[in-house]
Amino acid sequence: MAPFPTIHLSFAEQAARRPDKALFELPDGRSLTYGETLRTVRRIAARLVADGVRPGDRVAMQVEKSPEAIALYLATLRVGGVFLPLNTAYTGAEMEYFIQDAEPRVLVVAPERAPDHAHREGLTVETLGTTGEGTLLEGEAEHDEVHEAAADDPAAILYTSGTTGRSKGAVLSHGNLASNCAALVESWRFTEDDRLIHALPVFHVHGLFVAANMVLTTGASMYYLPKFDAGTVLGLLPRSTVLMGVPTFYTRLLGDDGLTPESCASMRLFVSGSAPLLASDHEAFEARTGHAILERYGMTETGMNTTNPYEGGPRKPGTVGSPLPGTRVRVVDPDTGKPLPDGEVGSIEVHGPNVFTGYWRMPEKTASEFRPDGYFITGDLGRIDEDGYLLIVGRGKDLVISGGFNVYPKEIEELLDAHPTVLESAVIGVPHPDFGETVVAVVVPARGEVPEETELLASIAPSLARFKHPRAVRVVDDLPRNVMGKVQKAELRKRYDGLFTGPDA
Ligand code: MCA
Ligand code: AMP
Repeated sequence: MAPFPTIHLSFAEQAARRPDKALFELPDGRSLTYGETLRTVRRIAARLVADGVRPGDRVAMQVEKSPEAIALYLATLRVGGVFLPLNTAYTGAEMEYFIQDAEPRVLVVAPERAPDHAHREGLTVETLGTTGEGTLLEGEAEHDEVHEAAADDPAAILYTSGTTGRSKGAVLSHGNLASNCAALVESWRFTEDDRLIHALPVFHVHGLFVAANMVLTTGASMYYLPKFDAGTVLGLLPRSTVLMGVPTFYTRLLGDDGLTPESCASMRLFVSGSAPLLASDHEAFEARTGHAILERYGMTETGMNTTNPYEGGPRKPGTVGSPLPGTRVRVVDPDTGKPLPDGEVGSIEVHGPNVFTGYWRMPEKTASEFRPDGYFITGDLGRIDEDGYLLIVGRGKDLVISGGFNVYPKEIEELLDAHPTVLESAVIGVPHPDFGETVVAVVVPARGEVPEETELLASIAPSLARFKHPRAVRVVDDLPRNVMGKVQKAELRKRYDGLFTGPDA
């Protein structure tokens, strides 16, 4: 029987077919071919095996974006390891939790971060800098073998925070990654002729399992940027065919006069996701460029679920389209689980080969988020319109999405509540002109205390990635509560709605 076509195998096949084709085009003018990248994958695989990585072992990575980071991902899959990418913004306290929970065999960090992990027992620390320097690529040996993985075998763990404040590791199988990638390639007509502008981070689903996987498995090329910069992206548009981004990318591009129909002449597709795209940005972008942005909807646990059409129908602003091939989406009554008629708002649930296998070492949590018939409860609220398009109208879960990064209020509230000047707190998201939403903390003083914004923020900073830091603190006498005593966050969001976008912002 032919082995299951994992992302690594599909990439290796492309590398065999077109070894001299450029895979990565870098800002300094260098390019790296498929063949060169496969060699790097084989060298890293040899290093991982020498470090003791066996099938099922976790390989964690917290490094800045580089081609070698993608090679590390592919090498991990090649040897049957489970890839665990971590946001480079995570601080020591956050990293401590992930490492304790996931128990990786190998951790790859930037050279300057290696001393932070020197104390860890049973963990091999390798280093990788942005230009490939570090211990990971010290050896010249190449690993020839390829571990034969089954569709259900774990390929990656991605942490996603929870409403309880404790992060959960979503375990994604080879089948999840490969099937979702194939569905996207088909839906968006992605081919070897595409040149993608890759400006997303590679430690999340969007940048790694959507953008990079689609390039790697089709033999396409990517302009591979360390981060998003509107000027750089505008400069590359005339040579590219596809851009994938979070809504902030499009807000920022619209703020630049360089965005014209001429600059987009070779482009065939602009994709937005990870957070709601403002209908006004969608319309303004189409008016400026003639391109309707294609909005899609996904989640760490499920990869991509729905998409607006590439062709055969309108791309409707404010909607996320219909299910990808193989995926089913329904809107149900959150209490009974019964499907609702189209048009009614309810809980969005998803079923298909894209849906993850469970949370790492949390069987009860996993069970509680699935219906008996196998549908996954996303925690998003939505409705289906008259054309069968899904609209996300809110979130059942307490979550803020800032510039495409998820922030779970509970994690911040726990830190604020621990401060001696604070009795209790509520963390909310309010509209922000650049990040879509941003984090605001509302605090009630402890008896006789006067919480001071700078001091409060400084006290929680070491434990929190920068993108989670509240951008404003408001001190109030009491938090609004309902009759059950539950804090009314909707009321607080209304109160502080114009903090960054109102007339006084
Ligand atoms: C950076 N900062 C942020 C954010 N990014 N603060 C809040 N929210 C953010 N997203 C901080 C920086 O540390 C800096 O702090 C300050 O804000 C200003 O930074 P700036 O230079 O403006 O930011 P940037 O480096 O240009 O980044 C903004 C960005 C970036 C381009 C929007 O955050 C980004 O690439 N986001 C994409 C996230 C993503 O890939 N999400 C997909 C998740 P200081 O004040 O100290 O200078 S996957 C997912 O959600 C699902 C599956 C899906 O459907 O895709
Ligand atoms: P994450 O936990 O990072 O995987 O974030 C997934 C969440 O992002 C989803 O549950 C949605 O709430 C949100 N999301 C993703 N894409 C969209 C979109 N196009 N519109 C609105 N929300 C989105």
